[in-house]
Amino acid sequence: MRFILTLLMLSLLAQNGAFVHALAQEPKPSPPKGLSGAAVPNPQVVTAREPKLDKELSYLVFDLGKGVELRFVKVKAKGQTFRIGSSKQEQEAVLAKYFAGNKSAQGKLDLENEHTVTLTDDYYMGQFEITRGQFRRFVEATGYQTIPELTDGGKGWDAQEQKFVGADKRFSWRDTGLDFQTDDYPVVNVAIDDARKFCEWLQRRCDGRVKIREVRLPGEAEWEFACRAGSQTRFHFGNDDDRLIEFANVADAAARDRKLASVTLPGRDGYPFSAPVGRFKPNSFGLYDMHGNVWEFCEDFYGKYSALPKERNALQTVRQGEIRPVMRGGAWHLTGADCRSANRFIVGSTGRYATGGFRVLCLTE
Ligand SMILES: [Ca+2]
Repeated sequence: MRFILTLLMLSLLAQNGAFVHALAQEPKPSPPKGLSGAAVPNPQVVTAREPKLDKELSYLVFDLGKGVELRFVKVKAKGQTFRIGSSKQEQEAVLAKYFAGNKSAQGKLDLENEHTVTLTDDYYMGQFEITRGQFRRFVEATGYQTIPELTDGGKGWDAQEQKFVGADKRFSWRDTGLDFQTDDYPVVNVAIDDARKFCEWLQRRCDGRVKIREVRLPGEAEWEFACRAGSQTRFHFGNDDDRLIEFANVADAAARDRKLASVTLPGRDGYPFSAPVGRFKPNSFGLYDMHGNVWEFCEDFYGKYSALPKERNALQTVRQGEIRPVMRGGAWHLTGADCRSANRFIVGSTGRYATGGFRVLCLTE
């Protein structure tokens, strides 16, 4: 009788959801299950319609555990030729608009003198910047401590002074002093080696059913080809700086009101600081936030493009001369000069920023 009563109670609990909820707290088995309940590869290749583009894209999707996923979009680059960098015409326009003809700015622009490159491999590009939630999964799984945490700290917002300060031990990827930054915001306050360690961890999570050749930061040619998405204009949508706020979180009127940026655009994009990833329009490849939001590390060499071979293996990052990390895409406190497709920002090997994060690239066999 007691057994029957127990069964009855369990049945009632299951019906009202309480029992189902209790089961859901149990550790999830690995590998992940697909809709049919069968084990699916990790990562898995998925073809689906991208809602903001109304276009079918090929994705590579990693299950990072605890309900967190990491999504890549296939970039068909094999045999594709494009011009990396900026034209003289673009440089003259940027000098006139943002540097009032200041010739010292030309030296930096010289390093983006355009160069023809042919990519030799397709690749998967992270659809979004790596988020705090994705980075948290890496830290939870490995106990990893970032370079800023182990050294002199990160950059962050000092509420009393109403400005960014640091490096300061108060700040790290966990805390930038901006409490609204939830797990769907891009991770910042990481050095390039921290980003590389994330890539290594992601590669170790592959179960081998989809053959993954490499997980790493993008090279500059890979990053810029993906950003441009077929364009040769200043931005992937054209040349109009004022339209940046449609596609990117940049220094807008809200940033001007808060005195967060010296140069601002007239419109409002809704975010005075960083924004959760994927809130703006994607480019025509389905990639989000390639302009603005946070700077993105590239695994490459900061030198003149003319020193590079015209035909590059997309797998090889260029390791000639001194390797100095480069960041791309600009950030939320910047406008048209810095958020251009061609702009390059050189950083130190342990550089970390409240405005700098990363995006990951993946190569399959
Ligand atoms: Ca903004």
